[in-house]
Amino acid sequence: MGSMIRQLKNQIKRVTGTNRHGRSEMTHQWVDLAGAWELREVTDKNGNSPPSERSGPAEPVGPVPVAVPGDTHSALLAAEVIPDPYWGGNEIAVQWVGERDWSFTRTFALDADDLSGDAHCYFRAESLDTVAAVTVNGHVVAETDNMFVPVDVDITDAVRAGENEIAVLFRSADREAARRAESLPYPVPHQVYDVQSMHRNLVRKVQCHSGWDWGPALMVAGIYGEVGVLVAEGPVITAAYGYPRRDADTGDRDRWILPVTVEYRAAAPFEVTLEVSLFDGDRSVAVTRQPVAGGSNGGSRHVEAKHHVELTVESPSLWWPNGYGEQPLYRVNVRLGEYKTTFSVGFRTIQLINEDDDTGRSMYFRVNGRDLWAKGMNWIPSDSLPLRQRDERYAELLSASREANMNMVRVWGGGQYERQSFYDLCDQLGLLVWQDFMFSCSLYPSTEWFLDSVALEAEAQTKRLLSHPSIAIWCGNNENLGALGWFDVSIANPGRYLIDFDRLYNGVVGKAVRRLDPGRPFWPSSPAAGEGDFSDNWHDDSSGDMHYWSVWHEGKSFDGYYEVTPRFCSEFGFQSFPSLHSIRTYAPESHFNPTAPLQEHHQRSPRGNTVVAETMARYFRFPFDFADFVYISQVQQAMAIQTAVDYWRSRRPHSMGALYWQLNDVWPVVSWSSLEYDGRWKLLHFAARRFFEPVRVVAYVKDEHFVCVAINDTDAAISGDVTIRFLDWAGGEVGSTRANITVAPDSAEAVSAMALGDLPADPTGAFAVVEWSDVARTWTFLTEPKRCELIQPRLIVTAAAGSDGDHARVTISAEDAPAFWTTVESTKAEHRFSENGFLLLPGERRDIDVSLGGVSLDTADLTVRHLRSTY
Ligand code: BMA
Repeated sequence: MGSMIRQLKNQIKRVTGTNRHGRSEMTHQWVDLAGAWELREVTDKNGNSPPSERSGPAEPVGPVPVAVPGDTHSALLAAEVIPDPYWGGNEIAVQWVGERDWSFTRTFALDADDLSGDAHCYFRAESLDTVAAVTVNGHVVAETDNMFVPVDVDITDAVRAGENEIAVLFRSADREAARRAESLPYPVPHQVYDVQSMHRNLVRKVQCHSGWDWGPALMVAGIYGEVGVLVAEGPVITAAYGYPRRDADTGDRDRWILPVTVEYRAAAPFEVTLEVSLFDGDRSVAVTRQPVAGGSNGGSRHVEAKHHVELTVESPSLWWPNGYGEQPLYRVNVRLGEYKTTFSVGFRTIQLINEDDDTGRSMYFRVNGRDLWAKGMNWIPSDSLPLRQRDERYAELLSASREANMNMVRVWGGGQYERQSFYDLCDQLGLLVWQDFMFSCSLYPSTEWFLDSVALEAEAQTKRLLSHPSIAIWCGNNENLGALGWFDVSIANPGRYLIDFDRLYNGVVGKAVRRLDPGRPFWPSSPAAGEGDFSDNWHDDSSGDMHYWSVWHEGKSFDGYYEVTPRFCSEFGFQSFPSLHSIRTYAPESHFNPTAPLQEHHQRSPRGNTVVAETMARYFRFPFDFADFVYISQVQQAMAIQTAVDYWRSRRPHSMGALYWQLNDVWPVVSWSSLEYDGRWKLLHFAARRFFEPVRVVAYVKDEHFVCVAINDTDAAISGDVTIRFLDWAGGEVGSTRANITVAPDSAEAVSAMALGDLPADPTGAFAVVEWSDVARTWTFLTEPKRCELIQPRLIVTAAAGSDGDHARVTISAEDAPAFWTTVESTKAEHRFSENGFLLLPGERRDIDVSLGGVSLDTADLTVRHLRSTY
């Protein structure tokens, strides 16, 4: 035990200062409780667990080691108590874990010296998931049932010098939800998926833990984020936040006000200096110092006192979204006595422009005075197993988003308020955040206990996030306004459920946002027509945001995207299979078939694989090899989303944003994602990098016309020739046209619209390649590719290892015929390819850089595919 205490002491960070008598002494220390804990199943005599009909092991499980931050399932997997829930159908076999109660325990050491005098101890945990009781040396110090409310409690009376025992007992959220369902005055239903933990809407837990149409049901329990014991004398900061605004009264001068709120707690009277300073790198830009005095607050768990200061800043460098400028960040250092904290800010204005116009009511963001075309995607949690949600993964996924020319990410309401590093990365990468509150695809209760809990959550999360310049908008929930029309009970009694909706989102959540962050818009739901508007905006493209799912869920062809011109499309998506490499991580080769049971298990959208196959039959000559099927599934996904984005971008300024569903995956699965579970780029992601380019030319066939539009999302006009060439299947030119155009900043300009009958070739006999000087290029088929007699091109492919041995260069050129959607893949090498899914015209040559990730070029198993190679 002695060695363990020594080990624990290494985790203690001490800060010294000067006490009231001018003597130097410890003022606070952080005892970090991250690391190894013990996990064991808990059973009690009240019959809580095990249930009589229990599945899984008959005897109580544990103890086994559990890493904190971390979760039950990850620990049981590491201890080989459960099999890999991502492999095959194992998810079903591990359902028992979420039905049981678990305790996390460990010890920590405190010095007698540190506990003397006025010292107080606080247990702090960012997130306990979910129905949890914390005991210290046998005393219950905290109880919580909302993983989105951080725990911060005074445990002074429970601790002692020397070794202390801490235990966090998690009762099954699955069983707690079922119990709550029985106590509700009337039913509150939610959307139900194939594998589902029921009544998930009654516990404040990540909603997709209970199963979703792209994710497994893994009802994890765990401790996430920072956790530890703070020992402090004098006041401690409990929150510090601020968000600069441009000073309205300065005329031409660029003066900004940075209001900073510092919340603190102290157990004894104090008198200290509060210092708030702003830094640009190492340079101090502004500072204020004020005396602050306070009294005893008794250590209750909420805000005890707050202090508000304002800094004035002249001409700061402005923060811009990706593609619009740089992302300079300034650091705010806050010191209250000896207690310090810090956060970053960026200087920019943002407005949501909802104004009546000729076609309805606008919906777009204006940043630093420029009207932004929002390009991006929806984000779901980075992994179903919280232990695996690592910072490196966040960096990889978000950097790939920036690389694909995106400027906005929607943090979807069925997931989680993300960790600090997510928002830091968004600040640094210029990704604006559409932040949902965590409610999704469901009705929710408005009982007092529920509203009280959500009030704490909304306050805590708004304060935690509002300083980030990336946050663009707060949104009440995902699809819950629409959900009022999904269930028999709410259809029969709309008034009751609408009142519940209003109380929860406008009353509790919206009120917290408006009080704490009045400068930012609060949107009632996604989709919605606007503030205070309860109409069903599902398919209304005249105002508000839209979720457009007729292509996919209703099985419409890609032309369905031409039927709507959303003001702002915050969701639309099309599925594809992940690469064979990913498929191998969940299924044996005997299941390499779209209708094999394990492919259907790793597909959660009803009729999902059927829609993929149906679409293939609609557009392509059917590929009979599974690897080709996987490849074509990715081609058609890229085509679908490109169709929508190209068209809506061409409808600027009526349409002003497209966030596709979805960026990432929580496990290896067939889904709408553009990045696979391991970060590998699907063809959609390569296509997104092209179709989100700030300067873009688009070409498409709509209403029997070939349409070409040039788009300029920069702040300078662009002039030049647009050349449209029609080429036959051997790549020979059958006709061309040219136009000289000038496109004003931040606008789209029609180049041409030709009736199909006036084209130099039948749509089955040619495709179009469009070049706008040397600034943009695109190409398109004029009809379904299956109707065209493509010629098998002869490809010359060479591969050479780079000098570092870790990279290779693949060079491809085509002879005699074009190669469409040309793609290099590997089942062995790392997943980074510099380009993929491109058109290669005869005589053209392309170099693709491949990162080998430790695999030699000989064994990398590189394959080149293109449309004509699949049949
Ligand atoms: C949306 C989302 C998710 C869902 C997706 C695909 O509407 O909000 O709930 O996963 O559709 O069906």
